[in-house]
Amino acid sequence: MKKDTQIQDLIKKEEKRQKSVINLIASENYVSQAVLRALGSVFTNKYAEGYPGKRYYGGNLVVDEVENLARERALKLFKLSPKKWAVNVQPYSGSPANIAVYLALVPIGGKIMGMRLDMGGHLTHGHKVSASGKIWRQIPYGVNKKTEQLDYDELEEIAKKEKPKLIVAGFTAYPRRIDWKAFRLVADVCGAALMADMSHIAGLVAGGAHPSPFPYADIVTTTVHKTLRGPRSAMIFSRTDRLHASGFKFHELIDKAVFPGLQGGPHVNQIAGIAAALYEASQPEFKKYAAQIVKNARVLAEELAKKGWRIVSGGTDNHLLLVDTWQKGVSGKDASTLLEKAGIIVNMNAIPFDERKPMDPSGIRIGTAAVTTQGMKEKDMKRIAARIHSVLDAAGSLKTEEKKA
Ligand code: DSN
Repeated sequence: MKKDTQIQDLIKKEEKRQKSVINLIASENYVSQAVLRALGSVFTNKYAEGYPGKRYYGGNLVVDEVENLARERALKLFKLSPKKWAVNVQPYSGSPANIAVYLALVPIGGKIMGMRLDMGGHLTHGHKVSASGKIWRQIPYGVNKKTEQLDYDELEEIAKKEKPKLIVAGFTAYPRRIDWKAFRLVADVCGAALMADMSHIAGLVAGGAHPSPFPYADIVTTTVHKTLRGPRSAMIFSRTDRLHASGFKFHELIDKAVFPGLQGGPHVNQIAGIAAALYEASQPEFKKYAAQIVKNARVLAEELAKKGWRIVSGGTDNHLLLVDTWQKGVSGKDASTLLEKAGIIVNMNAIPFDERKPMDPSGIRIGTAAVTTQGMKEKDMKRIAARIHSVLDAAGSLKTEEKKA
């Protein structure tokens, strides 16, 4: 067989691209060689439908060890007792993980209270274009118009009125600290189960740089590839010592929903990658990494604000910030295109109460997990903020000139 050089060339090309840019996509990161090695390992050859000790295929003794190791490391990393929590490491990614939870806990057509996409929620928190909003009914919530932050009193009113079966706490574009206890109280007023989707901040929670949802949630979903710096994959944690309203144990419902409810054979290479990433996240250096991500985001926000850019909600407590670029006449799409030309990768993003369209919203989202992995610190953030400012300010001035003309 003639050697296929095309895909090798494309891999090299992408490696070069990734090294040559400043990557500020809030949901991305750079994994270690150990994680890449696990992903590219022979575990990709194996079928393993079922769970450790209960498989529908032979030849799974080693696979069982991998899955058990990933589960043990996941519980240990988040300081969870196996008497109170179980974890399912089979979800292919964040979207199927969330759908599996709904399948497990909410009857078809039932109400799921989730953050609106245009205020910082995720498609799978019940948006109408996602299966989560077609099969179930979203009870939307947003942020307060003045503070651009969560308003827990307002959440309580919505929950009392609508009585959802499940409340989803957790966001893709929310820069502030989440008060998990307040969410628990909101869930309790209407007897809903509480699911925390900590995908964006899992690495911060693991490293002690954001409060943990585990003391309050019934279910915690997370992707592994964002601040947690693992493979593209997901996990679902569930209480073993509490019963769901249906009378069944949370973890039993979740396991059945993941397989055979939603998925077939787990991707064992991803599970091996999860185990490798969890090992790394449990090392002392990871605590420093998580703290540095937050420091970097704060400095970036402060520097941009000093240069006159409006930071949504006035700042950040986590790994990301939202910049209202439209306030200075630059749309989110233009901002992202111009920055990419200058070697800075961000994504355009709606800001709360955005009057512009999703394909060209009013802002950009900036995250610091990937650049922090590369070793960048506060002084680098000052340099990056200056570059962002000079690119966007030039565009903003041009727009103002155009308007005047
Ligand atoms: N699409 C991801 C993000 O960028 O936040 C969430 O899944």
